[in-house]
Amino acid sequence: MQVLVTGGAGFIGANFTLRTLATRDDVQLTVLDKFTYAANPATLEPVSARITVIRGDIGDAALVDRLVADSDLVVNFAAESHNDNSLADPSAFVQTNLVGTYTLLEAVRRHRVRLHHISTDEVYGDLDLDDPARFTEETAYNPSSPYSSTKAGSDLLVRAWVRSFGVEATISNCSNNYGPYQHLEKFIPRQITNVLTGVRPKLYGDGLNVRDWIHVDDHNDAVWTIIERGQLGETYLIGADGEVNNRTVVESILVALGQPADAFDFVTDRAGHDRRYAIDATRLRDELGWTPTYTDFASGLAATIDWYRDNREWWAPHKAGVEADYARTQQILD
Ligand code: NAD
Ligand code: TDX
Repeated sequence: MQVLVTGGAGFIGANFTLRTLATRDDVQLTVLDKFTYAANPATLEPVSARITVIRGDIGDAALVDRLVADSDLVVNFAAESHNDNSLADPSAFVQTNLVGTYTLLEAVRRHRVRLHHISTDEVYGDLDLDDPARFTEETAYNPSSPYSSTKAGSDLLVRAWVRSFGVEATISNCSNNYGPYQHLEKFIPRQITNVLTGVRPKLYGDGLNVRDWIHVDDHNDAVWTIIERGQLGETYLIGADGEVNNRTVVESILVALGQPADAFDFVTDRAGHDRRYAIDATRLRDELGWTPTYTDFASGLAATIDWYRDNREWWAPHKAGVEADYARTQQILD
């Protein structure tokens, strides 16, 4: 099977590529990636002889048409993915998440190629901390940020192309991922590498916002499950019952690295900051038989801390630049 992995040099797409190479011998992988600031070429370098890597944009219709024509399956991880960036400048989010997805859809429509579209639980908006509800496939879309609204729009484009043009596609909406090769701008890698470089972790607002953490390998196993056993045209939520508030995550990182649990700073809150995400993945578990491997967030986090401690050369050259960008917009609160 010839698989086109768009965004395959980013965090989740690269983990998908590496895991697929390690677990399957029946697939040939082509990665199409624009190599924005979010891609680290070092991630795929060790497997470069086993895959084809194309540097290009999912919004480039001619390039996408040529690559899709030669594929049996497209898995679309390509996106602008960081909420904070989307608040500073939404334009790339509209271009890549909406126009890019549209461009892929037109190509898979023309060539009758199966598409799996990767999306996020953020399309559903947020929940109150004391709300017993969790997101399901029936929850109404209610995105808060430029990032999540462009992801919501991309999902709706996929649904429309399924219904109107008979495109063979599935969608998955996953909760917050953690694991190796995640960009330093994201919460968990930022705080681990802060502590490893002697910088105090930074918590937005009151630190009580809740995210539903899932290990990236569990996400990618679920993606393969949906590709192989999912019903065409359907949406599946992916989550591993990993709700934890941000303050608890920071305290765990500090303690694991031998620091006092309160050695962090509060900084200015994110505008429109979603309070809580929570996924009910019953459909994926019951209908498709998927279960997560990392059921204990504490041990998955410990393994991730070990990875960043053991792979400094992957992230160290980028650390100062990421923190300098944050320092321009965030103030430490008393
Ligand atoms: P990432 O930012 O680490 O990687 C995105 C990749 O897409 C990068 O390699 C980047 O170079 C590439 N890219 C960006 N614009 C492109 C374009 N126009 N053409 C081709 N390539 C382009 O993001 P990630 O965390 O790996 O997220 C991957 C996907 O998973 C995204 O669609 C995101 O919305 C979704 N998602 C992420 C999470 C999470 O917790 N990180 C959770 C749920 C869903
Ligand atoms: O320094 C920080 N301090 C902090 O308190 C950063 C970077 C984040 N936070 C908070 C904000 C969120 O409540 O931590 C939480 C997680 O933040 P992010 O890593 O920016 O993730 P989030 O905004 O929740 O979105 C992520 O999960 C869903 C991904 O970036 C999205 O791509 C995905 O769709």
